[in-house]
Amino acid sequence: MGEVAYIALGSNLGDREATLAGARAALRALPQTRVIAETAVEETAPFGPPGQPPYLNQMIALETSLSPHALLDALQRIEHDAGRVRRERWGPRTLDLDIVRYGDRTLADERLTVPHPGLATREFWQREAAALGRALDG
Ligand code: A4P
Ligand code: MG
Repeated sequence: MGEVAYIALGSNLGDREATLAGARAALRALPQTRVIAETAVEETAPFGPPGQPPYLNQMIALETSLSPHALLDALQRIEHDAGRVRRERWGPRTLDLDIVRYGDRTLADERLTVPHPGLATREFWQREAAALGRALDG
């Protein structure tokens, strides 16, 4: 069908478990898209501005024929529906959805950088991406 995209989910405000469950349901409902693997949800220490609560993070592999930008549009709608209010960069959020990888593509424009630059430094993303790779190979 389409290409395999890795989506990072993060939440550190409100009912984090319920927010991630809602995000998973919204991802499963996307057109031209199938969820093909999920990591466990893990709690991680926050990076960014000090004093924010810990995050719940998870990574999900999708097979999709949405274009990278159409997928970003869809993720931003899901974030918006989850009541996300954008304030400071790297600050607390009810739901953050990032495209970590989209197939083997490399993209960089004003809206979208893929692979996500955070992949180089976030140990939990590297661990989660590796877990998805194992799930998809096995
Ligand atoms: N954008 C560019 N590339 C992408 C991509 N690959 N995926 C643009 C998604 N969006 C991408 O994002 C700002 C703009 O990035 C978007 O409009 C999109 O066009 P944003 O989500 O509004 O801003 P942000 O999230 O505050 O900034 P940024 O740099 O994306 O931050 P991150 O990387 O999302 O970091 N600590 C822990 N433990 N766990 C976390 O998950 N997350 C953050 C947020 C901070 N600390 C954390 C965690
Ligand atoms: Mg983000």
